[in-house]
Amino acid sequence: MKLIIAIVQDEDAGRLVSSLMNEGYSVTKLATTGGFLRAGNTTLLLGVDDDKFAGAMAVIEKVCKSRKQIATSPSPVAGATGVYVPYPIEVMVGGATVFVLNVEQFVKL
Ligand code: 2BA
Repeated sequence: MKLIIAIVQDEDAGRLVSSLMNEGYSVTKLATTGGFLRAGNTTLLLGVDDDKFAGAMAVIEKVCKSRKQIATSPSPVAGATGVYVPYPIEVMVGGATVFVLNVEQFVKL
């Protein structure tokens, strides 16, 4: 069994949970925040049997889209004023950041 930890954009999360549930996967959805953008994203936990792992990854890949987002970054110190001026930078976020772990034990009590 594997544990899939998938960090996805909020815009994709609802459709991804529905698609996974329709295909018979159990999912836990967590509201999370990205450290870089300091914006909300969604982390899904899926425990899947080895023979269903590829299917789950295929659903994640199909549903999750890459998008450009604007982040605000501080500029180097501006001249003699010593003031940091925020400026917008564009980053490409997603489709999904996925961690896969081997599950040692799965117990429901
Ligand atoms: P954030 O940390 O908010 O990052 C959003 C996007 O900003 C990233 O998209 C990446 O394109 C960019 N980014 C992140 N750190 C950067 C940096 N130091 N310099 C320049 N650009 C940077 P993704 O790579 O698709 O990541 C989306 C979200 O997935 C992240 O949101 C974070 O919540 C999570 N994530 C990504 N890699 C991770 C990792 N190694 N460990 C834990 N969480 C991760």
